[in-house]
Amino acid sequence: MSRVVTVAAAQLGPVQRTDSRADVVERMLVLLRAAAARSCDLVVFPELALTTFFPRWYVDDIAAADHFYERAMPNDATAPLFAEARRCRIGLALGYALFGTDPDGTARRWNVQTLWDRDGREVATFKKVHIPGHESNEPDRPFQHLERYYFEPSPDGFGVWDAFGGRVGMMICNDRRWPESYRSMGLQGVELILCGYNTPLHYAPDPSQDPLQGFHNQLVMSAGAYQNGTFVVGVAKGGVEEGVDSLAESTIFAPSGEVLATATTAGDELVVADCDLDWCARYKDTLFDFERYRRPDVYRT
Ligand code: ING
Repeated sequence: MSRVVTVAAAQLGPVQRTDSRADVVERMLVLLRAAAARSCDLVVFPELALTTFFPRWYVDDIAAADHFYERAMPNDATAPLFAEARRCRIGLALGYALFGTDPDGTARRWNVQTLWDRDGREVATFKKVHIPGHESNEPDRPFQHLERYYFEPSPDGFGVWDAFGGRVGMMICNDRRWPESYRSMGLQGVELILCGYNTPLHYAPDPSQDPLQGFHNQLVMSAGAYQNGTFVVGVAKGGVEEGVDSLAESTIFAPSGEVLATATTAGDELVVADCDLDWCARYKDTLFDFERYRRPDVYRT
């Protein structure tokens, strides 16, 4: 019996500072319903989908940014989305900022992505591992990229879970640039990797990379898919958000590294592909048979 999962990358256009969570959930519901109409099994939303990308601003008192975080998921704002997903029997993945408190009252701030299955059950919630950008205000930049001020790095690494008839893993944005992200999941048998991203086109430390953002985006996910025999679903929040132009180009990659489907706009757009998970074995059981061909005995960590 074939294991085809019909996946939708639900790309979002810009979310401005004045857009409420209700406004964004309305847009997400339109994409969810379109995915259901196309008999999708799973719809994947971007990183930090519910709010504008707030790490582009510095606030002296970090508590002044606490309203950009969620305390629980689902919550009042996202309940309609989870209810509609359950009604349509479609799984969903969603990126957001999570605010937690330790038993001793210490605040914890994570950049997370949660995955729920078609029965409306939480599969897992992943914390971003590679936190890019900088820790303190750099006023000379045209905009900040203060993820290292607003989020802690995950202590857990990458997981892979049994879901949608296969082995499903998650990563967030900058994680996709690191080969270790894919191989950590590849060694756990991953067949489908879900990855939301917010990527400004301008990279202040080296502007020569600006025109290469689309190329680098495709390069890393195509290579990661091929070298680990897995599908990779990259989903953007793109377009000009608070004056910052961000990469769109949401794309679904096959285990061959080929592009199965890609976005043609920088706005709200559904990108759909039938992912036959049995395709993965054509690479995992041959070229990338890790047991037979990998040489961890001579790799230097
Ligand atoms: N964003 C970026 C990413 O890795 C970045 C960081 C921005 C890298 C611009 C290169 C250029 O795609 C997040 N959110 O990780």
